Amino acid sequence: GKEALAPGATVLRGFARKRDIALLAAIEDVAARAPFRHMVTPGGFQMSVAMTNCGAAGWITDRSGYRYQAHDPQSGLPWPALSPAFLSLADEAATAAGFANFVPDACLINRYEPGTKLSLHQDKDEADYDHPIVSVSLGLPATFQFGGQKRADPVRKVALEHGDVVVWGGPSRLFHHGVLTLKSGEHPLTGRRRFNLTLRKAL
Ligand code: MD3
Ligand code: FE
Repeated sequence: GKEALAPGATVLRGFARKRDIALLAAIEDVAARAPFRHMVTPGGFQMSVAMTNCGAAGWITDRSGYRYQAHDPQSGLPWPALSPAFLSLADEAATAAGFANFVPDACLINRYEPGTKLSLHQDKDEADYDHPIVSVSLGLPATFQFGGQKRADPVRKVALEHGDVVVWGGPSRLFHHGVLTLKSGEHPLTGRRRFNLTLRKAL
């Protein structure tokens, strides 16, 4: 199923489902070399969601600010390469949503456990907002929240389940969004966790 959420935003229900095992294995490979960690915001708060990255650039936050960086600050090593499984999924999903030839160079991987959340924010650390962002949900379901260009714009809630893919481009690219506190549960493939991949063209 394909649903329009907003102008330029498309949900592809179950699009990644038949590749779930391969995607989760690729996440494990990344995490073996660049472990999930709880980053600190510029304001000094530790994020409840654990994160890692793969690709030429990885998104980080610390007391100095938010940015993309070629090296994992924890190890000093380059982030693991973008898995071909991530690249093909991103291109196929973007194409299905009307964005041809999407070639991401960064993938932020978020890991949620029950009780964790991601507050309303905009993704604006990328160089060029003309590229979409492809988001892949795996494991426990979550309620995703998205508003508009302005923080005070009304928000809508969307349930995202294992295998759902969302493509955010065009007018929705800078919409505020977040994830409500994850409810407890058990998923056959991920246990008490939800993973979200966001494939981005950062540079
Ligand atoms: C709407 N991740 O990593 S992905 C993030 O489920 C992030 O972990 C969430 O927000 C998660 O930055 C949601 C969906 C998403 C990503 C980018 C967007 C929605 C977006 C950019 C513009 C509008
Ligand atoms: Fe975001």
